[in-house]
Amino acid sequence: MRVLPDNSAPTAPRLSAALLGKLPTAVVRPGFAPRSLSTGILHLGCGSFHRAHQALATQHAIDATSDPRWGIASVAMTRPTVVAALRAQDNLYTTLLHDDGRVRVEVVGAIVDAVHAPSDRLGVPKRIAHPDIKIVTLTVTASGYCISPVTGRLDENCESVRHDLRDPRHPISPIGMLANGFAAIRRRGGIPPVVLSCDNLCGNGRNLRAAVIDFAALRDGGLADWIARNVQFPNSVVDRIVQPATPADPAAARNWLGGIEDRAPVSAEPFMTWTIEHFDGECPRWDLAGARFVTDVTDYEQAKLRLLNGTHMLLAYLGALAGYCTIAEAAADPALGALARQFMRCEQGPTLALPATELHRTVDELMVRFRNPAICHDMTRVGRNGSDKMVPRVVAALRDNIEAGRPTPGAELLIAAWIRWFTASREPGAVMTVADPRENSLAALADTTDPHRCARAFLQRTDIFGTLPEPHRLHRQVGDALAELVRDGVDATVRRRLDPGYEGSNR
Ligand code: CS2
Repeated sequence: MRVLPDNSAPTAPRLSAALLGKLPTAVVRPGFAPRSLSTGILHLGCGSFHRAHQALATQHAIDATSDPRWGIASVAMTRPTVVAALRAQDNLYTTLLHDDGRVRVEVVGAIVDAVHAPSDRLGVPKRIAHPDIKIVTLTVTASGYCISPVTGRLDENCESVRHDLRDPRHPISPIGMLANGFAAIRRRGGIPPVVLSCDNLCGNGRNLRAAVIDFAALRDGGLADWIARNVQFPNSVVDRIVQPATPADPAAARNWLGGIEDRAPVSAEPFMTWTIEHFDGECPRWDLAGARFVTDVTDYEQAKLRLLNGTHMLLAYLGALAGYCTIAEAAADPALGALARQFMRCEQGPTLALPATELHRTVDELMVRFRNPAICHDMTRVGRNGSDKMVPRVVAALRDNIEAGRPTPGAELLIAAWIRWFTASREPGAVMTVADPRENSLAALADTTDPHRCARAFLQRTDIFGTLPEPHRLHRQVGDALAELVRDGVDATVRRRLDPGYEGSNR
């Protein structure tokens, strides 16, 4: 029998507004007619995370209030695939939230327009400047901000920034698009939209503001001043583990949708939070949809980046060296799971403004989230761009711990495992590919035949690690960990660093 490839099933009808009423009753659908929404939000970065987090929360906020002003125009910055898939199905798509064998299936109708930036006739800046747009949101990853990690200001050498300075009428960077949109609003008069970053960065709003103002200043000092005085860039902290798209997702969606085809489904965990700094102006009632508004996100941001994301890095680099392909597999390994727990409780946790009971509860919850077997969070995805992620997720707490005299075995091992990947990725059977903006220069340092020299060369990269306290001791300990990983493998190296109380325990 000939098996048809997934996307060629000839008879499957495509998800559409007309078919919403025909979906199986177990499928949750928008409580509003998607066509009744107007566009109040412009989003840059139409990826899986946006669609499983902010767009779903926006749907719930609209459901809760019947306020039709908050449809989203979602812009894909480079690739056209998701836009083509969404447009062919009235911008609808399915979210599959997987929890311990159960799946919550919901079709999302909050996106009213899917836009492919490079081929958009109107142009993204004009869309930003439209008077109905009250909020611009972004998920464009750290590299989209073109911020120098050393100065915290715009990196003028960033390729897309250089392009936008050369060709100001056709920006390709989010920064250039925002600056042009604000220039149009300044000419026209009126209130600019609030710009709300949803990227997983430290001070995402603060960094974006710096980048946009610096960029504008290179072209027009008056515009830079106007942005500084008139545009709000609140910080926010986002959290939901979203699985990168896999070929299995459309088949799973078709099953759940009773044979209706969706070529843009997203799989994620049910857990979500979104912490947003108060701003002036209207927005959907995201507070009725899992978000909270606070005066200052700093404590939430540190807890999220250090506990969840830092431990993700630990599990990714060590787990991949042990041959595991996903975070769930690594977290289920007794020694790695115990190290993850110990790392959060004894290293990352004590550096946070979290009461002990809250820390313990969060760690328990995170271990369950990491081990969710239905989420296929692959190591390459979590491990990529490690040199950019090191400071906020790992090194900031490492510094605090060294200064407070607390031991840091987990952070040392994490860094050693990351270094090891620059050679391990070239070995046969490697389950992780290294993808890093500083990949070439780091690969040149990664000679593990002399682990101590290699560790020192990495740790002396101040563009990645800044200035470290007690450098000699740290060089030695990371070098020891690297030597052990090469000589004895992951399991023995991890076990040597476990407090016996943590091994195999759920403590
Ligand atoms: C992950 C995050 O890839 C990564 O860096 O650690 O995407 C993580 O899944 C999210 O931040 C969870 O909110």
